[in-house]
Amino acid sequence: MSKYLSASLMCADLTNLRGSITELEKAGIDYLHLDIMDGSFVPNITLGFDLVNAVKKITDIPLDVHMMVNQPSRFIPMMNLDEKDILCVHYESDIHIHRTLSQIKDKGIKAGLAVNPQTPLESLEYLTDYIDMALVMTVSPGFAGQKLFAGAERKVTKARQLLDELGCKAVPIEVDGNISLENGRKLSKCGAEIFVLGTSSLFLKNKSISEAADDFRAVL
Ligand code: S6P
Ligand code: MG
Repeated sequence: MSKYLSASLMCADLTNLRGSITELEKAGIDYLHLDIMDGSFVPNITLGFDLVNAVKKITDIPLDVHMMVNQPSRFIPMMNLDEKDILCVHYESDIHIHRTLSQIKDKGIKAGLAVNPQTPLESLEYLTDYIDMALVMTVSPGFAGQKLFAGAERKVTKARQLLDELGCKAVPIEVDGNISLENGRKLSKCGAEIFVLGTSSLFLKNKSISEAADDFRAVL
């Protein structure tokens, strides 16, 4: 099973984003994770579509856009993404999330479906034909610097089992929230493949991004 690192840009130095992206490229980071929030689906506002489009223009690292907004279907046309990128929406965020996932796939973009800590895994069951990734949130979405929720390992293990049973071995599980070295190691064993790295393991005061990325890869 391949393992991928996705750097959470909301945790990068926002006053020098170009510099941070250059460092992330040198560190061999696999995806850039961009958190889009609307202050309604989650109690915070972070990055927006203009930034997604600007970042897309200056790097070849695929983007991993995490939409934490109500009715994301309204905003999909605003982003210039392509087949290398992942656009992930939350199960609860659109009444007809199947239509939203189809809208993403029709644009040729990889579609992700995110489940919050309390969202039942059954929500994935009938939508596997429309997703290229499942995002198992390991904190309640909205903020960096939170603590892993108690059921995270059990949930990732069950999600992997469910996807395998449904014949979706190729659909990777992403984990997002408090992915420290220790939590990354545990969740990797449970079957997680894409790791969103923020303040817990990549953007640190005492290590460079390359050192932190190497240390993280060593625990997987
Ligand atoms: C949180 C958001 C995440 C954070 C990431 C930060 O709602 O979706 O992507 O940016 O969790 O990482 P950390 O290590 O500070 O929890
Ligand atoms: Mg995120």
